[in-house]
Amino acid sequence: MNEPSSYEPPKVWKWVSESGGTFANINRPIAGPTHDKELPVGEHPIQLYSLGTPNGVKVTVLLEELLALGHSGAEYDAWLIRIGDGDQFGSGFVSANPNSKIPAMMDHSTTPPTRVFESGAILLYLAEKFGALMPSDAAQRAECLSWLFWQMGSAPYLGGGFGHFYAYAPFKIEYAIDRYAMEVKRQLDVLDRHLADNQYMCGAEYTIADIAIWPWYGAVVANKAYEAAEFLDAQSYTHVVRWAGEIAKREAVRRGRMVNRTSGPLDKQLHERHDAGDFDTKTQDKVEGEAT
Ligand SMILES: N[C@@H](CCC(=O)N[C@@H](CS)C(=O)NCC(=O)O)C(=O)O
Repeated sequence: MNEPSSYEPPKVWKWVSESGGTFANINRPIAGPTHDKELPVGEHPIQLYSLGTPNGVKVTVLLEELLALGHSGAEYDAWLIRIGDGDQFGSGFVSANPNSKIPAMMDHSTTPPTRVFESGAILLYLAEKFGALMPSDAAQRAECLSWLFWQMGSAPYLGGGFGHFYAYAPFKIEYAIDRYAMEVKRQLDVLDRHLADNQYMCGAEYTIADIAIWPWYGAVVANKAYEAAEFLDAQSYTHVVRWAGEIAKREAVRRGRMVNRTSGPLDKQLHERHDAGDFDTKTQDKVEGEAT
């Protein structure tokens, strides 16, 4: 174990300086808007305000899956919220999500429009609205919801815990990395044991539980999260690797991953999506090619 710190917490914590590390500029101990800014509204019923992070990708994958199934009411405008620039603290965004985190969604097919925030709530809302990608049988539905909520409770240990201390903290703290690596490996083992006997999270049917879990845990085993696959010995979770690979091959997943993505290959970045044709004409390689 490396050296313990000499830090003694004061009686009352005060926000005196930036904490350091990646994201220090957007971390705040208070909620609410920092500036006035209305959200744009496009022509489709569903308006998504998001970014292509694992939590954002859950929703764009589901919307693309719904469209692939023929649910035309799932047509959507996806607007880019740049969290590094503080867009999540604009007044319009805070009205859509008082928690100031992507993804947030407005459904304009209802009067007044319905706001939905928290990726799990958005997945459930859309699955219920379109009667798709969630089992109708009561026991199967309970299983699907159990895994959906498992993801919501577990991923913060992976992202906010392990990912933060392994990749983003300003210095490495062995105690913190040990604590969260242990928990993430336990979670991977939970998934691995379950997927040994099940093709998908809820059995033979691909559901919103898979759509919720894949962007986080699929990314770990594909070494697309924190470059930690080797450290976590991710390849040893062979059933998770098999499941993640199958999901990655789906056309709707390939499309959903591109929406609101601002890093990686330019031809895989579709900063905003307002029409299905945008995948062919508005990826960043084409946008930047036109600008030069
Ligand atoms: N539990 C939330 C988590 C959302 C979340 O953490 N979003 C991050 C990006 S992945 C965010 O918007 N961070 C901006 C911030 O914390 O200011 C959900 O699943 O929707």
